[in-house]
Amino acid sequence: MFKIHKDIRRLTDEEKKQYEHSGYVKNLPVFSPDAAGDLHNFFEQLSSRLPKDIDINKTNMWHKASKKFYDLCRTPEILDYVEDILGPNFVQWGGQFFHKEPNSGSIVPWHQDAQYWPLKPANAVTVWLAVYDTDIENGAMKVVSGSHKKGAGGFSHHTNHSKDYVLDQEVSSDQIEKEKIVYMDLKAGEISLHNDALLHGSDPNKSDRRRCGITMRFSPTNVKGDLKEWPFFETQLARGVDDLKLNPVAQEPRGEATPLKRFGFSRDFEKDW
Ligand SMILES: O=C(O)CCC(=O)C(=O)O
Repeated sequence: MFKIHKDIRRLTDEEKKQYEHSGYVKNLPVFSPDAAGDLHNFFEQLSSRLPKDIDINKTNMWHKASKKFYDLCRTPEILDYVEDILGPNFVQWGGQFFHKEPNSGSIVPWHQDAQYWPLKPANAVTVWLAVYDTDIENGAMKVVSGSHKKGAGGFSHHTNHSKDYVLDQEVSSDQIEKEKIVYMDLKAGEISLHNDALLHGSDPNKSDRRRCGITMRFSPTNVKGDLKEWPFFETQLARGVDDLKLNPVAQEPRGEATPLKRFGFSRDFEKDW
């Protein structure tokens, strides 16, 4: 889709071990530095389709709505890295943007993804693709290395509806081992991978630069979503085969629809393709 990085590769054994022990890996090359402009245009094109009063951080399901977004998530070099963690058969079930305008106060509170996701077994990998260079000043994602070892439900979350918060489930700061915090500084076109039990969040953007990541959520085909809690849970095969067929399937988008809400079914987007 966009020009691939000249140093493209697979996960090294060290990185696989790091993912297991620390719950993340970062600075994996995917797109060439020359493709940064294409990534910016991609974000600007898709985000400009939203009405002004809709916060892109509160829209989800881009992988079900937009063929361009879906195709980006099918970049073979991204799926190769995910396969190195999850094995040959896996599905995608989530895709969204985490965006912070320059000097914006938006905050992602400390949380474990698995707290939000009624999925069993909890074994999802998130790809976080940097659209712009991201670092501590512009609100890079931060993680607590090794915190995934406590497992899903290993930290107590409380609800916080603060207006600057992008998500509403928060782990209090006294549960955070501060000396284990690592920032996911990435160049545009690089990705990080994180485990669904890893504690993570992000601070406001204190720079004059934009900050945006595209997240793609993948699980092995043995995942089962609880449809009572998450009726819209649908999967799209990303690689291999799905012999288990445990979940409703979302069709591949045939055109460009725009998700205006956090959640939706793939059929909701059909009329705009
Ligand atoms: O981009 C961020 O700041 C947070 C992303 C996040 O919470 C996630 O990918 O699960």
